[in-house]
Amino acid sequence: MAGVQVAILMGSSSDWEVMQQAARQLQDFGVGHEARAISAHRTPDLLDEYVRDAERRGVKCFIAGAGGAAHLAGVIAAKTTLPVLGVPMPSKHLQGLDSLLSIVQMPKGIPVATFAIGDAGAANAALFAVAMFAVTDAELAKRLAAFRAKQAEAVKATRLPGLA
Ligand code: RP5
Repeated sequence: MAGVQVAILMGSSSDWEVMQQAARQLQDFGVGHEARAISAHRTPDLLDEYVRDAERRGVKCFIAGAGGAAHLAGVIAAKTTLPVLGVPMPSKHLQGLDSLLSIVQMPKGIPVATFAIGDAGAANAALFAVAMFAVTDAELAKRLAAFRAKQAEAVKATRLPGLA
């Protein structure tokens, strides 16, 4: 899918190590995306401009990763009706539980789809975006089915080591 379909945002460049899992997954599926560090509290005006511009450019969903009092996904969701997929970052003091609760506990009316803390959440947010696009894109649906089949084969081929 050409053009930027998915905007990956994160509150800080320190989130990139985790959030690149989302970018990698989208790249593997050939889904156009871009990634930016924009903070809801440090650069609120820039976030506002970015979301408006992304909508104008035809972006179809946002993946937002943030940690601590993680309001990035919720603020994006407040500014757009496009789907927002939130990824809680592991945090120093509370290991990401703060991020998870901040993102998942959106009050009624402004939804944010929330994924697992860390790498799995970032990758799964991208896979979820792929699944959404695959509803109307047969080629992408085929690639997603092949990805699942390959994953299943890897599990079936697993042989556990003997007793230590
Ligand atoms: C959040 O604060 C960011 O999303 C990040 O997870 C966390 C720490 O940011 P830095 O202090 O590393 O910039 O806003």
